[in-house]
Amino acid sequence: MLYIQNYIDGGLADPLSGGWIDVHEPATGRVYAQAPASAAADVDAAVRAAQNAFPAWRSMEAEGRSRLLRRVADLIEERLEEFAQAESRDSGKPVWLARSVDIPRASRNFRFFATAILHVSSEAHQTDDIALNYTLRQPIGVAGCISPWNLPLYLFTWKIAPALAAGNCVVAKPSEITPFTAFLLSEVCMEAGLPPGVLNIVHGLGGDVGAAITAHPDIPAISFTGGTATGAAIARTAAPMFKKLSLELGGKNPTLVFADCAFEETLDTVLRSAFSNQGEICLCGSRIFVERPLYARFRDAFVSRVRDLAVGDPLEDATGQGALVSEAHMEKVLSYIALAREEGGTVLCGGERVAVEGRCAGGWFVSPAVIEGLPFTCRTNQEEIFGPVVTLMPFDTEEEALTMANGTPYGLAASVWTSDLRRAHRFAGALQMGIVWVNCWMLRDLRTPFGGVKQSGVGREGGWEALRFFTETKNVCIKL
Ligand code: TXE
Repeated sequence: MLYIQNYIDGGLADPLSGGWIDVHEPATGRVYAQAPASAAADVDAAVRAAQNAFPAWRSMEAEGRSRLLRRVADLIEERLEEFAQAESRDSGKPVWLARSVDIPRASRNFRFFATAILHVSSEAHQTDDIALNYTLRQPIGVAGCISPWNLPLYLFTWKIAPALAAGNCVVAKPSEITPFTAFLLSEVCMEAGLPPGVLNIVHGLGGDVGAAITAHPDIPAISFTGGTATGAAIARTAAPMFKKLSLELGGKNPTLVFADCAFEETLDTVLRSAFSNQGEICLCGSRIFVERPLYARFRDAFVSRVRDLAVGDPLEDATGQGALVSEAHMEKVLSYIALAREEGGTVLCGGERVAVEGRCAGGWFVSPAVIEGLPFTCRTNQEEIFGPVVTLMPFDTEEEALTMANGTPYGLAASVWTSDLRRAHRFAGALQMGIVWVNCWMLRDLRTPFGGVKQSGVGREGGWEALRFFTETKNVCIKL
């Protein structure tokens, strides 16, 4: 049995409570590891370590922090296969996906912000001949970073890297459902020579460790990615404490396919945007709107491609869909497929639990589902399912498409497929989203602002946005 440990003050430690949490392998349904059931006392120890490390870390030259973070990136790359196998085992995603997306991106997150801090500049404002103002951006102190189970190391490092690069120390919590690669990251940080206390990783349940981080009086900034309901709970605690808050929450993202799109390219990418990572990405396009003249052709071609997605062992290269991350999440997804039927939808393919032969016999697999015949206002089309389930809806006019696309409580990401440039600009401006992709999906430039509106969150990550979140801005005015 693998025992995962906390990483506090530069060393590995068991939880002070002595309690442990079962960690399951989604592909088999079996417990394969134990993670610390940490609590407030472990978080307090981590905060003390971070506070002790902060003065030296913040005053280190940017080049010094940059070198250490680039070393972390190098070591992740050196151990790519080990990290990919761990990520796949923990989350149920195909190992080829972890190897090609999750782990390389985690390394890139460190490398991107390690170099970004070498190019940071700020502003000055001269008040006639009277005064000179200059803007300082100083590290906040101890940052709290809380991340989810769908892209475990990818999203964990997306917060930790800018926080550390900006000169903060960090108390971070990965999801208790997928703790393995965060544990491997601890080993990498020790090997890279990250000073003790600069990064602290505390494993445990959200209501224990996540809540303790959120409420800790010596953690003035919280960066969270996860469910909208949890984001609201965190905001209720953090707001009256006047903490800085970055919330990356759920999505119910529209894909808009116009009759003049490049058909084959659109089909390929919309398939990927619908079912990548078993549909367990906040950016997945779960509502697909198709202009009526193209609807039947697109639907038939799309369903045929979905039926070809192999559901199976995440270790097999031929696997298109791995296991869902937990039994509870599988049941949640299956319940939404039942709801879709109750609401009058027609399930064109998939939507059933799949019994995979061999070692994965007890795994949590669901065949990818395509559903048509539902109004855009029903629960199936309004609530985040976060699994391999998409709906198809035809539209006749741009106004109708825009109303339906904007017609949910979420506003994270949309993709628009058309050859009409003017229409693309019109929709980019009118869609109530934080991200709009035109003739592409998940094409990411880490310099760009990342985040959503409405119930998809508050604030932006990425590029200078992330470095500004993890610093406090001060205006200095000097009389000339
Ligand atoms: O998120 P949670 P989960 C959505 C998706 C999914 C739902 C729940 O719909 O089904 O959220 O997923 C910690 N105070 N997304 O369970 O519960 C928790 O331990 C502080 C979208 O992963 O929000 C974990 O580390 N922390 C999302 C992290 O918060 C708390 C990706 C996320 O857990 C806490 C994942 C609390 N009270 C899920 N309760 C996206 N936007 O990508 C839990 N946590």
